[in-house]
Amino acid sequence: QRLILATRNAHKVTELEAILADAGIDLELVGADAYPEVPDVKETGVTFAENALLKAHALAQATKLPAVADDSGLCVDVLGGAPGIFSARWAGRHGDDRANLELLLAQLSDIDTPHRAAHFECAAALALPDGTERVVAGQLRGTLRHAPAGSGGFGYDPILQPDGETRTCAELSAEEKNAISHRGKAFRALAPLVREALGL
Ligand code: ITT
Ligand code: NA
Repeated sequence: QRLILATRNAHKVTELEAILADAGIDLELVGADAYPEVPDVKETGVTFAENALLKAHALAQATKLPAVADDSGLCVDVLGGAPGIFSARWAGRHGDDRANLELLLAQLSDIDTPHRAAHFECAAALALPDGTERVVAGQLRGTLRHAPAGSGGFGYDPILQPDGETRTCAELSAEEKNAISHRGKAFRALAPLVREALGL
């Protein structure tokens, strides 16, 4: 019984392999890139959960295998939750992490630290070929720095300092990030449902 991961983001693959292995799901995770015939899913949902389910269902239907997907992003309080579901293309081009981060910093340049609260959010979705679905959310709250620090992780990691930390997410080890992250929380909560679906 194989579990298919509906993502084209290599950083998510790396994090999810470790998170799911720690949760007792020691299966081969095959990224969506292994199924080039599966069309790219348009993320037409208005929530992380809707988009994660769209991606999971598309791959489960195409492969007839259980599929999991992640939709995630950064929500900034003073921007009313933006970039939110638009995090991957905030500066225009999908997946241009550096441009997205720099645009966001420019937009927040006048905002002082006490008003720079933000959180990462992740929706973790499981879809089965029979149409069954599950989705759970995880969050990581913190404060946005004025300048990037650290080289680990991806996306907005160099500017989010988790509450209770002195370092940014990009200065944490992979294990430290997974232990507290939105993605770690969401997929650890999804893990029992995945095990059940796979008959483990
Ligand atoms: P798939 O849809 O193929 O999974 P994607 O990169 O397009 O990959 P999303 O639409 O979920 O994924 O966008 C996620 C964006 O949110 C990503 O580009 C980052 O900018 C940001 N993001 C998500 N998780 C993050 C994390 O753990 N650390 C930093 N930034 C993160
Ligand atoms: Na998205």
